[in-house]
Amino acid sequence: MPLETPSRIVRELARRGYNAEREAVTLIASAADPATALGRAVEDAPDDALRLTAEDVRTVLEADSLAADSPTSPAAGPSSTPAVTPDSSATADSSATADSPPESGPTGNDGTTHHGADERDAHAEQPSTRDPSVSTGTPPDTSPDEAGGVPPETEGSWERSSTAERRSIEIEGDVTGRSTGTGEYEQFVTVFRDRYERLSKRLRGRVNHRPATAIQEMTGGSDASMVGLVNDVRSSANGHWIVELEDTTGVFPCLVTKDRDIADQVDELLLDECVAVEGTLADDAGILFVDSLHFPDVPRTYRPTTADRHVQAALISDVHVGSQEFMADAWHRFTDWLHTREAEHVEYLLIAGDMVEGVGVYPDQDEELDVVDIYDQYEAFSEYLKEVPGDLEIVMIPGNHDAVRLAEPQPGFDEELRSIMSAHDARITGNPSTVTVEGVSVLMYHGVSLDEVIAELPEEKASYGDPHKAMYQLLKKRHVAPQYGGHMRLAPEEKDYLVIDDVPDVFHTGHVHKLGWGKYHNVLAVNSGCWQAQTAFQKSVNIDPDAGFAPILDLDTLELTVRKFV
Ligand code: D5M
Ligand code: FE
Ligand code: ZN
Repeated sequence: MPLETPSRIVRELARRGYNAEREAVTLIASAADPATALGRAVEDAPDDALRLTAEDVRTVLEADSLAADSPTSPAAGPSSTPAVTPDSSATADSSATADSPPESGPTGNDGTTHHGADERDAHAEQPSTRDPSVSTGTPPDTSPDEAGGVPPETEGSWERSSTAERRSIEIEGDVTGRSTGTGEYEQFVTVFRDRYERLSKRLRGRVNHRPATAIQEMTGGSDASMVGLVNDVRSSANGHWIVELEDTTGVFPCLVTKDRDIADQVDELLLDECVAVEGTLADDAGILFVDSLHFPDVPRTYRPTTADRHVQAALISDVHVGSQEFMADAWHRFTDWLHTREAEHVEYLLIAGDMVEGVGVYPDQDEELDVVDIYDQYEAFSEYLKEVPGDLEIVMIPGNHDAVRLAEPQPGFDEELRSIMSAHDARITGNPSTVTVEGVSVLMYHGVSLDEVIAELPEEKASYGDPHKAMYQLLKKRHVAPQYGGHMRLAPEEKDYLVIDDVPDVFHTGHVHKLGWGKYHNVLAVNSGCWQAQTAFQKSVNIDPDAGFAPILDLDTLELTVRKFV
C-alpha cells in the first residue's frame, strides 16, 4: 500500500511486528520513498527490537541516501491534517467560573450548530461570551485514503524534545485487583455506610446536625439540622416536597415548601445522594420545615494544580471499534495528526471507556456489528491503537461496552485483554480512577450515571446538549454515580469507590457521545464525544452524536482546544 500518511506507516510497521517512535514514523513519512525506507529500516533493525527508533531510521536514510532531498519531495502532497483553525479553536479559560465558558459544542460544517447556545443557562456569574465553539475551518473534502500526501508538518524530520524523564502518572482509587464484592445484602449496607461517613464529613462542619433518632425525640418548634442520604422525594397533596433523609440511626421526613427558593434545589436531588438540611421542627415534631439545603460540593475557592511545563493530553472516549459505525477515517486523521509537529506537546492520551462496541450490550446490537467476536474486537482496537505514536503515554479505563463487569466500580481489563492490547504498554485502570498527570489530577469516569442525571434533572441543569452540566452535578454531589438502581449498576465493595474524596483538577467522562466542557468552581469538566457515527438506536431516539473530536488539554494552563477530525 502507498505509505503517505503516518497512520499507514504505523499500520504497515505493525503488520511487520513493530511499534515505532513518533519521530521514526515522521522520518519514514518524509523520506523520498517511504516504502523503501520502511523496508530497509525494518531489515536493519536489531533482531530483538520491538520498537523502531528514530535512530534506526536515520541510520538507513543516511546510508542509503533515502532522505527527501527537497521540501517538494514526491511524497509531499495536499494536507490531510484536520482542518481546524488554531487561532479560533475552542478554549476553556482557566479564569472562568462556574457554569462558565462554553456554550460549548461543535459547530457543524456550516458553523451553525451550537450546543447550549440557547440561553438556558442564566447564571449571574456567566462571563462575557467569546465564541468558544469549535472551529471546523475547511474540512478536507477527501478522506485520508484519497488525500495522498504527507501533512506539511511531517515533512522533513523534527526532533521531539526528549521529555520522557519529566513525565509522571500516578493512579488512585482503582478497584482493579481489590474487588471483594459478592453482591450480598450486608455489603450494600457497608458501602452505603461508607458513602454516608465520607460525604457527611464534608457537611458536618456546615450544620449543627443531629442523628435522626435524636431529632425524633426533640420538642416541636425547635431548630434542627440533619445530614442524610436521600431516601425518598415525593410531592405532598398541596404541591410541597417531602424529602426523606436517612442516616445510620434512622429516617426523618423534611418538608420543602413550594414557594421557597430552595424548592428549585429539590429538582436537583437524586436518590441516595448525601445532603444536609437546616430548619425548624413542626409543632408536633413529626416533620422538619427546611430553610436551607446543602450539598457536599466543591469549594468555590478551589484552585487547581497545573503542570510546570508546556505539555498536553488528548482526552477521548467511546472508540467503539467493532461497530459498523466506528469512524476509521476520522481515527486515522486523528492519529496522523498526533504524528505531526502541531501535536508535538501531546504526550498523554487518556481514554475514558468503550474501547470496543462489545457484544450483547443492547438489544439487536449484533445487527450493527462489524466484528462479532469480542476478542477480535480488542485485536482490532489494538491495531488502531498502534497508530498512536509509540512515545505517548496512554491510560485507559473501561466502559459499559467493554468486556469487564458492568457493575461499578469496574475493574480494569483482565490479563487476557491486556495481552491483546499490550503493544502500547498502556496503563490500564478501573472505572473510575484518578489519574494524576504531572501534578494535574484527572478524575476519569466512563459516565453511565450521566444518563440518569439527564433523565432526572430539569433540562437546564442537565441535558445531552450540555453534558458538562450533568458532570457539574456529579461534582456538586461529590459522587460519580449517586443514584442506585437505574441505568447504573453498583458493585458493593468494602468502600464506596464512587465517592469523589479529593476535588480533581479535571473531570473527564464519555458515554453520552456528546461533546461538552466547562468549568465548575474551577474544575474543568470535559465530556469527550465519540468515534462512532449515529447508530440505528440513536437515530430512533434522536441522539445526534459528536463523533471524531479530540479535546486537547494544556496541562500547564488547563485550557482546552477541541480538534475536529471529520
Ligand atoms: O451509549 C451512548 C449513549 O446512547 C448513552 O447516552 C446511552 C445511549 N444508548 C445507546 N444505545 C442505547 C440503548 N439501546 N438503550 C438505551 N440507551 C442507549 P453507549 O453505551 O456508549 O453506546
Ligand atoms: Fe459509548
Ligand atoms: Zn458507554
